[in-house]
Amino acid sequence: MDVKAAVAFEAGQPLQIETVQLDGPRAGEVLVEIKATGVCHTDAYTLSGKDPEGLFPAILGHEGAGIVVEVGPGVKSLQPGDHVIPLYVPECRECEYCLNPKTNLCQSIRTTQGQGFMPDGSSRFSYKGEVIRHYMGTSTFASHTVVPEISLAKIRQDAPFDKVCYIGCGVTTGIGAVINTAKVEPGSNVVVFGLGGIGLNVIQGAKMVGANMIIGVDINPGKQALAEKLGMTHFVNPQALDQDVVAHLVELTNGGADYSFECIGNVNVMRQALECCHKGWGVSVIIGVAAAGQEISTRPFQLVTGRVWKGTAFGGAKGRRDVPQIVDWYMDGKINIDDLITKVMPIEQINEALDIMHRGEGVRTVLTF
Ligand code: NAD
Ligand code: DAO
Ligand code: ZN
Ligand code: ZN
Repeated sequence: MDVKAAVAFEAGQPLQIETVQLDGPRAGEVLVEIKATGVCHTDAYTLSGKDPEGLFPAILGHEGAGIVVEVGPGVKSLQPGDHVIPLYVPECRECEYCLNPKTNLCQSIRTTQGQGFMPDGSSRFSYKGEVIRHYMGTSTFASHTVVPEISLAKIRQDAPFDKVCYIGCGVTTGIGAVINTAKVEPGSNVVVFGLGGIGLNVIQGAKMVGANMIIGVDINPGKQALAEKLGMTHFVNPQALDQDVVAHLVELTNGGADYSFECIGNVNVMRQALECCHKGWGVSVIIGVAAAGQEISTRPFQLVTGRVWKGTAFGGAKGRRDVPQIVDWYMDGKINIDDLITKVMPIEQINEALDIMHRGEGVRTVLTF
């Protein structure tokens, strides 16, 4: 079939809206009509050419929501008409990773997904006879996409696509990091570095689990008001301090954070996030994705004296299990997504949406089809 897509033909070039060809779903695959998609830093990073694993031409996008149009042979858990959120971390429920409660990193289709192909090693997308790669197993910058059954979370039918698409990455990453990765307990003191599309969701996750102090750290004072609305109790702008930010945070928390989260992708801030943690038990979780080749450092004595350094992908969420639950939390008013979707535009304006993100304006832009 012919479908509309924003195609990344080459690194560093604007996306092009084109009619591309999409083959129907094969065994274990599902054709999904995408209704809305968020734009995330990872799409921009791949498009920039700095992602060593980036492949072109490709259809990017990994934060979508839509409706099942057709299922391939053997698909049992979904049928046409179901509402779904594509998952860039699948959940096959059979591999040793899925069977281990300590991780969400299902490996069943890892190799082909990384190559931009479906699990059988081929692409469903083409343009004028040339193969176009899939991206992160999702390719949500297209009006229709084909996704493995194991990479789709079935969600309730009354959830608005232009809001819950954000659960496909940002919301789940932030809230999941609090609940699944850090397992923050009620009464904990939490420090969140970076109050953007991820950090704000860490804040609302920390509020939801009953954290005590929720300290937000950002160099942009314009982030304070929304963060406070979501549950931040204290704001720290490192550039407005007359002392070192780590010393300030240790003082403010009377010994250090129980949990800290780095939501920027800056290796120097990752160190600050670890070192502001409480001696003996503080846990720091890296969420931000640093540029290729960057390394983190600290004095090993920080770990010898009981601080723990961790990382998380997609908030440690097992997507088919956890994403429908987060959609319910949104629909029940337990989490706020509406205030975080700062612009909605048609897919034709996708390059403008990328520019908005580069300029650091708003929180999330959502594109509709
Ligand atoms: P964003 O640009 O919306 O937010 C980043 C925030 O950090 C901004 O508010 C900015 O002002 C602030 N900031 C920048 N430098 C700072 C500094 N030195 N000190 C304090 N604050 C600073 O980005 P986002 O969408 O929230 O994404 C954050 C990171 O999370 C990115 O690296 C992204 O790639 C990553 N990410 C990770 C996962 C995962 O699964 N681990 C998933 C999605 C995104
Ligand atoms: O299983 O080896 C693996 C990789 C899983 C992919 C996880 C991606 C994590 C974070 C990237 C940012 C997401 C938008
Ligand atoms: Zn993302
Ligand atoms: Zn698996």
